[in-house]
Amino acid sequence: MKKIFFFLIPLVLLAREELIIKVEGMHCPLCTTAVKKALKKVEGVESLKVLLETKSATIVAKDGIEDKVYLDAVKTTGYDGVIFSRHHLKD
Ligand SMILES: [Cu+2]
Repeated sequence: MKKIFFFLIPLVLLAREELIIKVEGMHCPLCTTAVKKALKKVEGVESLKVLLETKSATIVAKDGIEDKVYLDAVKTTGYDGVIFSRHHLKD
């Protein structure tokens, strides 16, 4: 029993997921920079790509961060974000 427990802890800690957040309001490179900055501050975010062409942010982060945390971060820039997709990463 104990063995299983210790085996599971690292799996939970290492679990990561990829999210795509649509930010339709972005219209120039300054917007993407602002959104990028805001999302970078979210604890657990490991990598981040914000593209103007697709008006979206692609994030790799620690598993289990609530949607609201990301959307609130986007909101600090004055834009509204919408969670477009979210899936677990295996590695
Ligand atoms: Cu702009």
